[in-house]
Amino acid sequence: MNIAVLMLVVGEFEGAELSVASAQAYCTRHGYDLIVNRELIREEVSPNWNKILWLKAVLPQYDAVLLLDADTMCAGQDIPLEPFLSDGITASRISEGADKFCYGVVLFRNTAAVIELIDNVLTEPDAFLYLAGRQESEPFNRLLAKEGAPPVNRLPRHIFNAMYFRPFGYLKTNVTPETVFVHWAGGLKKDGAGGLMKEFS
Ligand SMILES: [Mn+2]
Repeated sequence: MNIAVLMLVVGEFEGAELSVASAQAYCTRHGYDLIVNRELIREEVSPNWNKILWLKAVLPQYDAVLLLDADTMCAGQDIPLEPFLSDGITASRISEGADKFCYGVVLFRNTAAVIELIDNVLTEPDAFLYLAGRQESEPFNRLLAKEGAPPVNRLPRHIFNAMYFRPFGYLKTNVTPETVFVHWAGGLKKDGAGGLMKEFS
């Protein structure tokens, strides 16, 4: 199975290189290709929109692609992606029992239905507004709720999208031994990077 981890790193984003190094270690360990793009395909639209454009360009060349944000870290270096693959897409539920799921760490299988879904997201009339507003999850979640959408493997949040941040100085996290990826959602503040490095490298 041919798997790529796809990242977009643009602008000044604190913690991004930590994210890339962590993904590189993970890919090396499991034989996946790490693809780090440092350019926008279309400069006039947001990085969130460009992540989806890069996905559209890369997915046809692989059996599966993990779209990984530059504000994530691999906490489960030993855990491979293959057991999580579905015939569609794999992502973490926003909360327990919810159908919607969060973006930032999403595994896409190369199937006709998934390629069609990505095309539909990019051509949704209001997709640009959502993507410009950094809410790429909205058009995906809406289209996945429709009949004929590709299947979704909905994981509990702590698996693929565990949190790790310090809202008021104290550590807020749901990382467990099952956690593969941690998503700190934004630039790192203060000791965030140090804490992450100590725990996960
Ligand atoms: Mn993110």
